[in-house]
Amino acid sequence: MGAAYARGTDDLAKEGVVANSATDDLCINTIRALAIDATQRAGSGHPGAPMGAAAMAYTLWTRFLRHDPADPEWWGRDRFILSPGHASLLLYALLHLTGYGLTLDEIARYRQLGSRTPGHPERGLLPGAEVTTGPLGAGFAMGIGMGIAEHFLAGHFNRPGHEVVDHRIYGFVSDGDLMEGVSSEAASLAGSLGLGKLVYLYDDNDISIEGSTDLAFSEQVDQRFRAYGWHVDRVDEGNDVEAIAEALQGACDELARPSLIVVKTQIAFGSPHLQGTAAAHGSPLGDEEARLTKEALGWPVDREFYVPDEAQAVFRRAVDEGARRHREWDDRVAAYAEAEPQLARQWRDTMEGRDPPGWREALPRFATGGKAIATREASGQVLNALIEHLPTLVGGSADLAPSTRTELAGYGDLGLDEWCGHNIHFGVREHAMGNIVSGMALHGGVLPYAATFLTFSDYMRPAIRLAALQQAHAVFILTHDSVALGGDGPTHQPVEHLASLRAMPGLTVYRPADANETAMCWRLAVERPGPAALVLSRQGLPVLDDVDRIREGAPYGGYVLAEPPEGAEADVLLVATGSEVVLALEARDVLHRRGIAARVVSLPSWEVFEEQPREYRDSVLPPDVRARVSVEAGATFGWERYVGDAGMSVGIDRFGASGPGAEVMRHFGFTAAHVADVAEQVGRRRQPVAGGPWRWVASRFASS
Ligand SMILES: Cc1ncc(C[n+]2csc(CCOP(=O)(O)OP(=O)(O)O)c2C)c(N)n1
Ligand SMILES: [Mg+2]
Repeated sequence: MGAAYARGTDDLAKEGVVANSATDDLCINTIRALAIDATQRAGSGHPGAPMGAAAMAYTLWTRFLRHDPADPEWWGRDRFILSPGHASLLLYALLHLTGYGLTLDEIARYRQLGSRTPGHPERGLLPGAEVTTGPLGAGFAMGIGMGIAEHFLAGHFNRPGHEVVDHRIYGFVSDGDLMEGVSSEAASLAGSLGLGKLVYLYDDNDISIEGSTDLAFSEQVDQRFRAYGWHVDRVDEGNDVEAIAEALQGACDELARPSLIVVKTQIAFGSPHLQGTAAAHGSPLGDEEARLTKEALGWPVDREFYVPDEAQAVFRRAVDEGARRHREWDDRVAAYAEAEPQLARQWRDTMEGRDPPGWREALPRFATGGKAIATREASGQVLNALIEHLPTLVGGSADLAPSTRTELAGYGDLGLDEWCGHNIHFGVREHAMGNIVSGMALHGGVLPYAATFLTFSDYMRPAIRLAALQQAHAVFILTHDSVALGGDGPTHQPVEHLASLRAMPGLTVYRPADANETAMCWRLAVERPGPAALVLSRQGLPVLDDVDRIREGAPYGGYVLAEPPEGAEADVLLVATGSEVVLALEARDVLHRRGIAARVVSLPSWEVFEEQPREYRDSVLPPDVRARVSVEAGATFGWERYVGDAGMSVGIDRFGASGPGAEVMRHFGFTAAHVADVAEQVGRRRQPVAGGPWRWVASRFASS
């Protein structure tokens, strides 16, 4: 045994149990020492998990992981997901040691403002961080998404003898990950689908923040995963490189089921007083204990951020090895391109995210005068038109496809018929679904979507947030978007959801008014980077007149849909979204009969509208027209920004009510007459400022 690391620890008794070489131990301890030093330097952070899982990390990264540090974006690479993001130093150490260009200085700036080594790994900040992790369980589920994307692309592009898409998704998962419900949702789906390219190692250290996992986590994890249909293996000594390697090999050989390897580890391995204790989870060891630990590990106590040449050389083999594997893969791709030139071109376009021609032209144009179309229905038609031109579209719903209209007819069920099916049956698992589509998007080569009712976006919200944080290009389709859904009542009727989604940075929210706006919002959702939320009606809505104006205006996020009749200057602005736009149009007519000139502004996307130049925004919402009314069947929270302190909002600031949808809408004041009344009231509320913009309102209402 390479006993140095065990000296002075509880593990002395285990001497002779593992057969690591001295070099193995040197490499493993290099990771440990970097975690000790970085947390000491920062005065905060998480040393315990990186120290406990260092042998797992070393074994995976030096013997199994196929990656090319010189080309971190290489499509053929295996993906590595560090689901317990608090163990970020594990990843930073590996990226530094294997040659990703992350310097020791940067590791020394762990958790500092502006560093590339933040508390939790952030995608986009440094090469090799495949996903942003931190909220426990999310990485687990995003990895499942990556596995789905890999299988899907393999199903589409591989041909016998030409397996160009063939990589694994490796993940580290912790107690916290497996306690969070989202990992159960995702694991259950992965088991049902039989995602064989998935290999997760469980850092089974019996410790979480409050102490022993016995406090709250006594289930048999291995049995649980077997019950999900996973291949499960176990390593009893988490420092045993050969045992870890053997289990990894077994998992790699298992291609029909996802694999979980339960690795028994000890948090803060090597620390004489803190090993195996919760105290080592989220605080630096402290000067004295850091020194004692280095001593116990046989490490020079007076050196900080020390990487022995020998360890460096072992890890850096990744550069040559990566280049070799990359070349091998290039040869495979060249042979594929020769045998399947058209497919190879398609694959390249897909992976590079290049727009196939013709998809914009394929967006349906809906004619006015026909029967009402719910925007969820319009969205379904748009999706089914797009799929013929956008073969990267793949997604589904949380058991609500018939309601969310998200089935791609004739495009197969993923994993059940075949791997190239485009329809994913996520099951009733919104939280996992949200993370899975992020993982798919971040894998590359697919444009995923996920659908449920708007009210259940709450179940998906943490995942939408992570998608926004990482700018994962996924489309969240959220139907049944107001109390107008009717009889299902307040549990199913969203109220505050639009406001809450709009509050999220990095997410673009769309609430189209009719079928043509829906088509345009879909266009934006496909074109724009980052996640999109399409908020759609259950109830039928008329296809609005002036189709050209709508199709031209909607892509600006907000536009003038209707001016006051007879070319009058607008006295009042009615600003509406979604199903309430038609109501605003009716209110405009009512107001006209009352002698008030109203302009109707449709505002399908606040975020897109706010990106427009001020000049444009002012042309839509002239600053001098302060009599403004917003109309949206949801919380009024946030509408102040458009109606100002002189305006009013017609909205719903309480929970809904069970009843027929149209009746419920009337009950909450969503009638043309009420909107018109509010618009009148807005004018009356204030005394005009002499010579100010209120002059017209004063005159208008002076006599009434
Ligand atoms: C969703 C979520 N809840 C809470 C936390 C805060 N947190 C960070 S780590 C952790 C648990 C630590 O246990 P474990 O995952 O076993 O990590 P270890 O202590 O073994 O390093 C918690 C509750 C979090 N990161 N994410
Ligand atoms: Mg733990």
